[in-house]
Amino acid sequence: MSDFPAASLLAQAAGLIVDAEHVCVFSGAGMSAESGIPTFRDALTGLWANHRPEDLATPEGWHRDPDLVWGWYRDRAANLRTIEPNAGHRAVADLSRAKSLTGGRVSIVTQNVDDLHERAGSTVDAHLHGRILGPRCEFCAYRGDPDLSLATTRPRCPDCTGSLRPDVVWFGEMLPEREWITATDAIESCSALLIIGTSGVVHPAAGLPMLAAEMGTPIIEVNPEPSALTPLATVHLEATAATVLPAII
Ligand code: BV8
Ligand code: ZN
Repeated sequence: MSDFPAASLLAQAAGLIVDAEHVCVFSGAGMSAESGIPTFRDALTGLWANHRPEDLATPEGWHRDPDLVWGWYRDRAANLRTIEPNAGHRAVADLSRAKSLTGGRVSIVTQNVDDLHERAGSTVDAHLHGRILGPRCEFCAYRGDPDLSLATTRPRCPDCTGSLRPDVVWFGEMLPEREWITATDAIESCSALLIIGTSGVVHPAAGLPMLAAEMGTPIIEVNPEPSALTPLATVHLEATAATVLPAII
């Protein structure tokens, strides 16, 4: 990881954000890394080191061993209770407040299933891959409250006695249509796109920044490493979210 970005790059990024009436934030696991949530690829540390994401974050994995998969999500939900939003989340919330004072706005499209943007004071427009807090019923429209995600044994639906599952999008599952439409609208209508902490490998979400690039929208990327989206960036700040976002916002 390089040292802190040059002042000229920071100034360029800040200028693009100031000039944009509508900033869309597109965040991935790197947004929450400094809060202590392992990014998806190293999410399988410790207890889950001997499982593959494909065995846990897929419908096949769920049908094969629902108690194992429920336990993985329960542990992730419990971990979420022990951590806080980081300075990056707070900087994004500050940006939303600042923009609304000047007649502008900030949209947030996140691939993350945690609630740290919300707990930092932001409103999230689209959770593309669902949310880890609050399970849903496999058979009816029932959605449980966040505490239910911490149940040690898989709870049954109080409305239809069906099986409750994590309200996330697994590999091989469609993204929720409302989230997808909201995200597409935000990315197509924004005047600057701020990409924070995503490797850009999980589709179709990773294809969204291309819509902004095709429209000539300025793109700022915050990521200590290059990503699949770096070629689209007007400016790439090679630094972490919690260090550079407060500096530019
Ligand atoms: C679908 C919820 C089809 C669950 C998640 C081959 C080619 C292309 C696509 C595919 C393919 N084979 C299969 C597919 C499709 C597949 C896919 O994209 N696979 C990938 C792995 C190749 N996609 C799907 O299955 C999607 N559905 O395609 O449906 C369909 C069509 C019709 C009908 C039916 C079905 C569904 C994908 C959603 C999966 N669910 N999450 C859970 O959380 O358990 S995805 C999960 O992984 C996360 O939500 C997140 O979105 C993703 C990880 O991506 P990132 O967020 O980018 O995180 P990552 O760890 O990768 O990177 C972190 C980045 O942060 C790094 O760049 C790092 O440098 C940076 N960073 C680190 N620290 C910091 C930092 N940045 C800033 N600050 C820091 N401190
Ligand atoms: Zn039900």
